[in-house]
Amino acid sequence: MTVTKTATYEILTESSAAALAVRLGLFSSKSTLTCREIGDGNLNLVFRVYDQEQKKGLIIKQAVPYAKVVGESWPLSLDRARIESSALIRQAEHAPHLVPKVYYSDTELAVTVLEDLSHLTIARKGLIEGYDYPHLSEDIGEFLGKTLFYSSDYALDPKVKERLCKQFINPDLCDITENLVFTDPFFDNETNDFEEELRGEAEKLWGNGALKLEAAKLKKRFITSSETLIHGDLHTGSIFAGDAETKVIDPEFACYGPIGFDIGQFIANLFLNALAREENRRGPLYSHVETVWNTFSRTFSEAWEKDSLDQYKHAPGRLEATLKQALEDAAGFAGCELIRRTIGLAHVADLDTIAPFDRQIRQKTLTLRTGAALIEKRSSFRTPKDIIEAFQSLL
Ligand code: SR1
Ligand code: MG
Repeated sequence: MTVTKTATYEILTESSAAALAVRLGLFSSKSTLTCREIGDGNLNLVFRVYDQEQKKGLIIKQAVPYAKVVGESWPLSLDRARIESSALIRQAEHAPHLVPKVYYSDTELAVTVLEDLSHLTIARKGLIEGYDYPHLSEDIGEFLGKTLFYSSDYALDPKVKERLCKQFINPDLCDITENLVFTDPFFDNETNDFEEELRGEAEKLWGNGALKLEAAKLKKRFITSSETLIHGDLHTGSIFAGDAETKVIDPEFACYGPIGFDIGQFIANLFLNALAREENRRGPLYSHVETVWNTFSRTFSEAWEKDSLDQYKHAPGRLEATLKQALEDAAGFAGCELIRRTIGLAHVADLDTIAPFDRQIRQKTLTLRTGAALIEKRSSFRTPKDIIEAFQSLL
């Protein structure tokens, strides 16, 4: 993988993206290339360059200097492209089969050239269409167990950890999470976006002082607990899935944060899909919640036993306390994610495509209530079953 600096930043077009791929020697100048901008996320341009004859493709992802979902009025640092490629490279050191290959990155052009994963489907889309992806939670659990352990204080020399913390300082994108996940949805803020029919439920939430205090504590954990390098945006739209393969993409929100954050976001997005499904189709999602935790916890514990540098690694109860804190945090972060995906700025298709409209409002009301319950009850949870039961008890 090469990291270079070109002279100036310019926003790519379909033709300049294809030309870049040729210039980088990734395709021959004689190849018949097609290039389409296929980005459907909130922030970046994503080009798929495809060689018809060789049947070979690749992805060129480019950060634009603003949040695409809002427009140029929301400026955003291009540094997220560097964060993304660096995080992918670091994740690949421990879970190479679970992330796309990085072929090239350029910090000035804010470009990352990636393996084409078009044979897979974005997990959110597949889950909405009713696929259950039997390996999804085992793969994500392994990804989490390995990536969260091997970038933590338990695995690293303190100087290496300091260097990594510095490398992954990500102020613009952390600011988005601090506002959109942990703050705005808990207040009558102008960034919020929801149907008028939900106003009563949103107002109850804004008036719930005890809940807001707990949300504030979770926000503080996110800001101050530099436990490990987290993906930072591990919803089901950041995962490509297939029958036998899973790949985690888009770590541009990566930063040092609490171990439970990615776990909680993934669990919340499974619950969001469960809320969209009929009751008799929710079982596989609850199984995924249990499996992701159990696989994470087993993988993390094995790595701890094998590779922990921590002087206290065998102190009775230390690993258990670490996992307990992660479960509690994960449940609370899941609650925040449920709430923000319902009334905050960035919605999810799982909820927004529920029909008819009155069912959508009913399910969104339940999303807000289950989110609040996970936040409020999080310290009582000991197992993923406890989280699932707390969620189910309100449906
Ligand atoms: C302005 S960005 C909105 C959301 O999209 C990203 O995927 C993150 O989830 C962020 O919170
Ligand atoms: Mg993303």
